[in-house]
Amino acid sequence: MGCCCTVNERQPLIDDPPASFIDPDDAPEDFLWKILILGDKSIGKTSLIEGYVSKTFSEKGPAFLTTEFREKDLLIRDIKIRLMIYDPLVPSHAFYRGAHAVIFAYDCSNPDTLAEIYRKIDAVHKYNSLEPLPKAIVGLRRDLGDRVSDDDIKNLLQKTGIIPTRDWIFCKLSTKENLEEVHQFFQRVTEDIADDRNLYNQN
Ligand SMILES: Nc1nc2c(ncn2[C@@H]2O[C@H](COP(=O)(O)OP(=O)(O)OP(=O)(O)O)[C@@H](O)[C@H]2O)c(=O)[nH]1
Ligand SMILES: [Mg+2]
Repeated sequence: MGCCCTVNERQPLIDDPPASFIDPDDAPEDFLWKILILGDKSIGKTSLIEGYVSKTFSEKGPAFLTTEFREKDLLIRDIKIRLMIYDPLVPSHAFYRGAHAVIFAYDCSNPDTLAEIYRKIDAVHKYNSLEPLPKAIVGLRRDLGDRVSDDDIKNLLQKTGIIPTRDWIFCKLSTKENLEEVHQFFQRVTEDIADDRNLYNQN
């Protein structure tokens, strides 16, 4: 996959997954998955979701959203999946519960934003009970510079005391400049959830 490097390299689950938008009026989805995006303030989290769901980017930031999550329907092979992507301003304990995947985000141009990831990793492991839980680390606003090294990310994983028992996806993205990579990133996260749940083996 073009955009994603992983902390531990692994083969893609499927070579060329056909994914397309499903009309919400179609038959109900087979799976409903909750994804959390957690990280520091003003690093581009909501823009990332808007870039994926609406294929838009705004320099002024995304318009005020009245909902706590955005939905995106996907078709992977013959399996209908609805993603509910949460971007909580102040995550309560309830937000962490029942998440199927968690994306930890930082700002590539501001290393200080990594610190918030440490706190959020602790919270996820305290309040989320679903295991296995696919996780990704994503550097946002890549076009503004990259001041965070891959070693910083590896240190982060080690210092949290969470030696990954499975692969973490690791990507650096610019929602402003490359929406295709944003799409590929979410596709990869969705495939990892499917993989962890043995979805493809059920067919
Ligand atoms: N240059 C550049 N700017 C970006 C990018 N993504 C987001 N931004 C800008 O960064 C600012 C913050 O973006 P948001 O998406 O609101 O960030 P957030 O993390 O949701 O912020 P809070 O919800 O306030 O914590 C906005 O002005 C966006 O336009 C990017 O890829 N490149
Ligand atoms: Mg936001």
